Amino acid sequence: MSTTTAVVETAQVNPNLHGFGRMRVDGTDRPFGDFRDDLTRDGFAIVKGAIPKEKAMKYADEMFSWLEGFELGFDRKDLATAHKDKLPLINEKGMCLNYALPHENFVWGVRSEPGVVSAFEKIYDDEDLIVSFDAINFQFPNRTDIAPNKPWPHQDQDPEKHGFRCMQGLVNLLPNGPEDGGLIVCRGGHLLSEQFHKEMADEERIPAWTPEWYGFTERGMKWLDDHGCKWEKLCAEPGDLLLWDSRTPHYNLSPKNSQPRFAIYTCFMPVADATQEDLLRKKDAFDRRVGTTHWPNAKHTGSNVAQRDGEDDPHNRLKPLVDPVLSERAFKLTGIPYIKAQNA
Ligand SMILES: O=C(O)CCC(=O)C(=O)O
Ligand SMILES: [Fe+2]
Repeated sequence: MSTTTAVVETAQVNPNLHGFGRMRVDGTDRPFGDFRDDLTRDGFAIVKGAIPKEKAMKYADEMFSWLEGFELGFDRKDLATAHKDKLPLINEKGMCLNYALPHENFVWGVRSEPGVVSAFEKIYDDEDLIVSFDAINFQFPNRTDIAPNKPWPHQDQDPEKHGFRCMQGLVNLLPNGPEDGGLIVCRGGHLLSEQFHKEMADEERIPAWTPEWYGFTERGMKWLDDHGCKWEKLCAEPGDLLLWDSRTPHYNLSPKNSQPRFAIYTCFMPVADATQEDLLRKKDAFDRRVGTTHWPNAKHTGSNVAQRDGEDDPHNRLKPLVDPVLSERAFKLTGIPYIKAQNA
């Protein structure tokens, strides 16, 4: 798959791209000389040490403490305690969405780390960005209460909307080797996305709760395979930022050995791509300390009411344990300063 293919596709599809796409539209078809070349060619990239390793380990420590802080019996020193009765609600894919977790101070700390923000500033060639209030990922090996999750290959982008639209990211916070679960990506699949959806338009749809999601069926997986796409497990150290184009097919897997997998999703987009209505909805989500999906424009907002077996979890909370103290830079990422006075 050549870079030229990427140039043609992005240029034809969306002439209003920022940064990483716009360079191509302007005809300056030269390599960036950094991770943006990997993104263009492969649809994913790793920014090593976006957060210094020591600091990333401290964030991981805070994540363990947050889990232990529910006082349900989870203990980082005994991973046999990674059981649903001893943990807050975490789904089989490792996502924890409630309890105001997307707004805990340490989560905002990760999102606003300079090495994370600057990667996205480079991608979009824009400093006026907003960030998602996304879930946090805690995956444990050898769980006896839930089965390891099966591959759930998908794209986080509406199959009817082609071209590059959003860059997803996650900060990896624990050592993550080949057997330690985590992100699996389909190399180059972003460039075939439009062709895929044209040729596979009549394929049955796996139910999706948002239009910005597409699940690959067995036939879809065969199509990717027939077109030479290979799946790859990304390995990373604490503090590495994993980036992938929303069109890149991907999924995560549970760890297999003894090492948990912790990640904080950090997805950014230019505020120029959000409407005033989006920003007002995003402000409301911030004020209520609820989450969003990966999409920073907050098309869907979450809730802090986790339910177990149809009952509200008695451990629900509406505010973070440590409410975020935002720097000026971080506050801009909420989108709130971009709300025009007449709308506020
Ligand atoms: O945890 C991961 O590595 C990926 C998660 C993901 O693809 C998603 O939440 O849509
Ligand atoms: Fe995804």
